[in-house]
Amino acid sequence: MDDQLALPVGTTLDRFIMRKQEEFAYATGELSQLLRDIALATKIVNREINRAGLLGVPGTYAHQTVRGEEQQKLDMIANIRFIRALRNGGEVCTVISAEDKHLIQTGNTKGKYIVAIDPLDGSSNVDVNVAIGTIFSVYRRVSEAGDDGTLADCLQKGAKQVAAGYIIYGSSTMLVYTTGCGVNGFTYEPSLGEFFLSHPLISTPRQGSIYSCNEGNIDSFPEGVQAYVRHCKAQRYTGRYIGSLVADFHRNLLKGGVYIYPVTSDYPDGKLRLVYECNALAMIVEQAGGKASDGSGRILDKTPTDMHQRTPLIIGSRDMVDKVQEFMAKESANLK
Ligand code: AMP
Ligand code: P6P
Repeated sequence: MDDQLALPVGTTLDRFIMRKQEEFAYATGELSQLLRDIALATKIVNREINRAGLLGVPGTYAHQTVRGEEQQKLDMIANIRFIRALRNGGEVCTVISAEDKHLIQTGNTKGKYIVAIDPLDGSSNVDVNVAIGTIFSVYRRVSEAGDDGTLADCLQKGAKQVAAGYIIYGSSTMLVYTTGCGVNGFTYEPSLGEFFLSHPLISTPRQGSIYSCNEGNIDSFPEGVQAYVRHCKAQRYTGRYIGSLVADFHRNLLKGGVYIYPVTSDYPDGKLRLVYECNALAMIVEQAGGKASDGSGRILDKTPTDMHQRTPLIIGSRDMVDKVQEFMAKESANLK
């Protein structure tokens, strides 16, 4: 951690990655290259997003994704870009993507890493110029190198992540990631084509006054969550809900707050995806001093049974997540 303090704001992402690698004498450079591959794809996707309105790209395709939503053209472009970058980099044997029903084998059978990715979360916001994001997780494969990755490689619990990060394409484009030694944010300077360290060692406030949930669904929220929302109003907290997970998460990470997507009548298992949305954000928030729960347990302790499985998510400031769980526990005690 001391080494992180030695890296000043303005350090380039490349230099930061190399300095971190130096802390691991046995490192071969594969993870460093993987992180650079993600950064490269990010720069290309960022350009596509910024030009989308001009190129008429945002229109939607007719066919459905695994999520049963219309696949935005940009979703597809982003998916292709990230998978191509990871395939060409050589370090990743298998990718799990929000945009593909099945595992994507890259052909890098000697690659020792697995990547789970949501290439463009919240992409339905593209048409109205609202911030959207990419979310990614990196795991070490558990199967022997020399063949394609296996389902067991891809259904590891979030606590096994080697690295996790997100990109927010907002008023500026930022890459925020962790490898288990703190969370650092890098801001993209398009004129130079470089990411620069802008938010070293991000720490999220233990308590905040922002709550994020879709109150349009409140009547179908569990009673404990409804009670917590009433508590927030009594405390005169601020309701902020962009409808773009990465944007809501990023604001709450920096300012303090809690994001809640509980089970609802439309989503009895929750809406968000464990493997390529929640696990990465859960690792990041814990590294920043916050918490991530599904209402009854730690997100990072959940062992996935399906690549696209959904989970309820309560994530953000430690004391606020605890409070939501307190209200939910009271509810279940009353129901007994
Ligand atoms: P490698 O042999 O390059 O895949 O690295 C082996 C392990 O060292 C990785 O799985 C990480 O735990 C750690 N490591 C290597 N490079 C880095 C880096 N740039 N940043 C953080 N951790 C790293
Ligand atoms: P709702 C976007 O589709 C997403 O997966 C997240 O980015 C966002 O927080 C959530 O769903 C919004 O869902 O049901 O409130 O529109």
